Amino acid sequence: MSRIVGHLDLDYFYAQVEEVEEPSLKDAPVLVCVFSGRTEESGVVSTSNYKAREYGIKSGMPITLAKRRLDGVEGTFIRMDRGKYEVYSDRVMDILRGQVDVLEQAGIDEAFFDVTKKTGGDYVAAAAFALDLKGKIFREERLTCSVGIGPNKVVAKIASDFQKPNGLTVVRSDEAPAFLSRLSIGKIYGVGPKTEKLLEENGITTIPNLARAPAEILEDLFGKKLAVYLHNASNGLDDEPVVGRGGTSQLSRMITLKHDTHDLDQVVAQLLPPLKDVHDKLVSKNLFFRNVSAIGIPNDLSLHTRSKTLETPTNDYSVLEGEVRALFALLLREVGDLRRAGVRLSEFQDMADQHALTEFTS
Ligand code: DCP
Ligand code: CA
Ligand code: CA
Repeated sequence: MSRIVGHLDLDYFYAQVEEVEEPSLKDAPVLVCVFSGRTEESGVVSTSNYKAREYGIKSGMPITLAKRRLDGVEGTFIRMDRGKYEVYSDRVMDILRGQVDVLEQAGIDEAFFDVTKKTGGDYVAAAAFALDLKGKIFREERLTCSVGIGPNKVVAKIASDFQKPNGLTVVRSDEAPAFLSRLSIGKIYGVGPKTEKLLEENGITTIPNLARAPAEILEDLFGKKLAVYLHNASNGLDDEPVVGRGGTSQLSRMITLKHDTHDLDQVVAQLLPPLKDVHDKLVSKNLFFRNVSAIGIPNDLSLHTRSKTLETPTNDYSVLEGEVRALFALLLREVGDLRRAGVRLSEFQDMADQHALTEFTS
């Protein structure tokens, strides 16, 4: 049975989450920014919605330049809240995980998946599955995404990018060479501006050029490993398996509070059972955590988070409870009564690895 692999990437992810929480933002430019704090305007754009992209705004661009590009057009500048986007990401990944044979998360807003068994290797079934999946993510989270379906990871990744936003592109293995031949070399995963320039200097300017380039030339330029990868990728071939991360990457719990409240003691007291539960899970899995987040949702259903990264990983319950209390104290300064509250632990370290490491270094 031939392999069927997918790649899903959420559209303008951080900015889209902000739109989901505040739909009135939708019709104008939305720019999610990392403010460096030196002056009010210093910092960079993390991402922006497609309305903002019409003005030439790009990820990584200084905020001052973005303002100039908007040229007086009213836009909304929002402070990046990574903890919030992680909560949305976790939920989307949970939806995906339940539907595919194997899931490999490849970033906060993207994942590869294998659906060979699920679809019986049939591309029509895979396309129907992808549509259904997009519908489910939209119904449950109000988020759009773009999906690529292909015979391997290289093709699936390029396909998900092909019709953004809200796209679905299916490329069967026999269509892959023709599909790739219309694209620039830079679309191949792992080919950055440097590689592209080097290829260009050697007369290799298109994917078909690369697909037919003599192995010796590529090996001279890039060494054996990258040369083989480039040759295969440009021919639409790639054997990399979709690797499900067996381990746990995050643990979280949310509760609805008995009454809406702004009282720190009330919030923490009601969170004790879920905290103990999360801690039991941690211990049973032999994990230490490094990052802990407090999550608060007031009546308007907006999501607020505060998180902390510890100097050293721990599985100490009293540290966990203390940090959660401190984070909620900060969070409650900025929001009114909470309706729901939760915690999230991430950046785990497996203690089995820890032992191996100390044995090795001592
Ligand atoms: N990101 C960032 N800084 C960058 C690039 C990205 O902080 N230089 C963050 C914000 C993005 C998220 O990572 O929302 C995902 O990155 P993508 O490259 O997938 O870009 P988007 O999801 O924003 O847009 P697209 O619709 O093109 O996928
Ligand atoms: Ca994205
Ligand atoms: Ca992405």
